[in-house]
Amino acid sequence: MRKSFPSGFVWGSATSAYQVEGGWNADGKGPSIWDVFCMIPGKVWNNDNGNIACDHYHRLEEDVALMQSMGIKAYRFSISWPRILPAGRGALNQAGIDFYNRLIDALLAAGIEPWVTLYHWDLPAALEFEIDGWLGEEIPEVFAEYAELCFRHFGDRVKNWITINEAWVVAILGYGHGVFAPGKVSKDLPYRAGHQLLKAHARAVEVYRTRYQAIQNGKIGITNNCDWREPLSDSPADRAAAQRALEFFLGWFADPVYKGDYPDCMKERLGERLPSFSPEEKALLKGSSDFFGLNHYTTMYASEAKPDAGSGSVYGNGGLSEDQDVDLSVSPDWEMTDMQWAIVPWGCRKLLEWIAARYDNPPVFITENGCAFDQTPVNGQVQDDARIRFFQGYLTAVHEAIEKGVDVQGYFIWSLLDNFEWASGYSKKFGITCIEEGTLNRIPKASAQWYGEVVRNNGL
Ligand code: PNW
Repeated sequence: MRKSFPSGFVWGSATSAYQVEGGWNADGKGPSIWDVFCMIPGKVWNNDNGNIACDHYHRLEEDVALMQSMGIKAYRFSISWPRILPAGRGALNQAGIDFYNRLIDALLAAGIEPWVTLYHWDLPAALEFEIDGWLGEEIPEVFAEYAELCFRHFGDRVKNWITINEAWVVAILGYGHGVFAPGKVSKDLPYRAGHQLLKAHARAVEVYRTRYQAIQNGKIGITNNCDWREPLSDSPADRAAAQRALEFFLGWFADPVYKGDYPDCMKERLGERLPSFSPEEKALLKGSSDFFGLNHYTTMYASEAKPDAGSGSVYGNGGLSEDQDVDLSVSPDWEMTDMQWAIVPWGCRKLLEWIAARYDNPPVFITENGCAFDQTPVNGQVQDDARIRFFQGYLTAVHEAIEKGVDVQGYFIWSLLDNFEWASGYSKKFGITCIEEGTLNRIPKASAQWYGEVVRNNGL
């Protein structure tokens, strides 16, 4: 039977600035912490970098035409903060503003709705040096000023804003495991960075709501990432472990936005290591998202921690697991992507139901979902059946969640182009869709055609 999605469902595709733009020092752009991080030998697979990436900075018209030919209705991209403010604040780089104006205008002319992320990890390096980046006292204010600049220049045409992409990744991978920029390794800094990220989000939303929303008529929200955590057994201890794992993952960033404060289990377990919000900050945070942005990729089993059991995943995917007392594992029966992320569509449905129950059924936009497979083009094309199966499975799960009453209003495929996959560089093995450097992008894929048909039919 055909699965139709609600009318008005937003069908899109997504990228981020550092992963696709290239033009790393073109036309007055300043360096970001990712430009610098990539220069340090050993930080990124093969010492790859985003200097050229997909060269989207020079090929935007071609890429918009590609989206149009696929039938994409919405495009989520991020603004490179140091492209428009080379030092993070102060002097503006007009060439950067011009680039995003051209992109936005080209999208609208092609009938594609722009969804703009303000921060997808490429912090201006100047702010890392000068104010300690996301640990700095001033960063929420500096971020709000940058956000305001974007609202002022682009908000007449951009009606969908995402403040911050995946604060969890910034905090845990950037400040805990140190595998992402700025590369700090610590047990305490993730909670401090996370705190400033939340305050920055809240301030940017306040600026939009008080000065722009009424005139520009757009929406603003935050995108968080979360895997599903399935209890390994039916025991109360494992069920509690799975719940705790979800609260430390998604609750950490969504509870303050929907309830005004961190989850109790985090406050109890972390004590002084978790900063606290003032009454004013709580009030500003609570209700600070017009929609629930969700990036979802995979599922793991959770069980109560046993002494000495490691949590098995590429990035220690549970966060700082010793703080949670949770062991993570995967089933040998689950199919894996080439990033070793398990393909478990029902986990997506369960996570959507968990969000609806915990946060009072907010409108949800899945702002990223996708998979990496190492595929060799044949005659310049990729017959990516595994990817089509992945999307069929996950979209079916989204459809089931909608039938159960979860208010999912949109879905963005990650990603539009084979791109620079952060610490995994352009590795065939770990890049989310990477194929080969040099020809790494714009290779016709069977899945793109398939997705175009789903979009046209508003269903599958
Ligand atoms: C997200 N983890 O990153 C990002 O938003 C994208 O830029 C990225 O390309 C995509 O997912 C694929 O990785 C994540 O360790 C990186 O759980 C790491 C994790 C999750 C998301």
